[in-house]
Amino acid sequence: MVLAAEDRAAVRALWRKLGSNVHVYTTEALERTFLALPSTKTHFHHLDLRPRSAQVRAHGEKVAFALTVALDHLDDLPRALSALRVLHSHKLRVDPVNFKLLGHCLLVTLAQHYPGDFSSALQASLDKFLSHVISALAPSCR
Ligand code: HNI
Repeated sequence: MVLAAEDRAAVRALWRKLGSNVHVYTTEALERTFLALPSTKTHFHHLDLRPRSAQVRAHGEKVAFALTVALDHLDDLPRALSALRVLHSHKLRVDPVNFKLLGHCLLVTLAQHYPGDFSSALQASLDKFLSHVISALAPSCR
């Protein structure tokens, strides 16, 4: 499964625009996920999840870095994300449905901050990119 050239180009162009602020949006996406879909918080009982928590921000930075690595390794996401797959599926035992919830909240976050860029075509490209990432993180992936 590969991401089409036009989808790669669209997501990379948005990422360039986000620049060093990717973590700002992944952090907001985490905050939205915890607020809108509170069942996701059960995995983070050991962290301070209050608004503007430094721990959530630190986690947002890790997620941002992982997504940027993914964008740089679109031709072999299963290998690029294999350590994270093992961590989430075997150690943390995150139900993969949660990845989709976070992915959805990231789309909402980006749509709110970049309304002028967020065409339905860009939404579709981002959605495909996140689906690729989520598949590579899922336990069933090679
Ligand atoms: Ni996730 C840790 C990336 C979705 C629960 N997660 C990480 C780390 C990265 C990461 C990177 C840090 C690893 C390390 O320190 O070695 N997580 C991602 C990405 C996605 C994702 C790219 C989806 C796009 N994680 C989720 C979801 C949940 C989740 C949806 C649960 C609802 N992740 C965790 C937990 C940790 C974690 C729990 C450990 C946090 C900690 O600090 O103890």
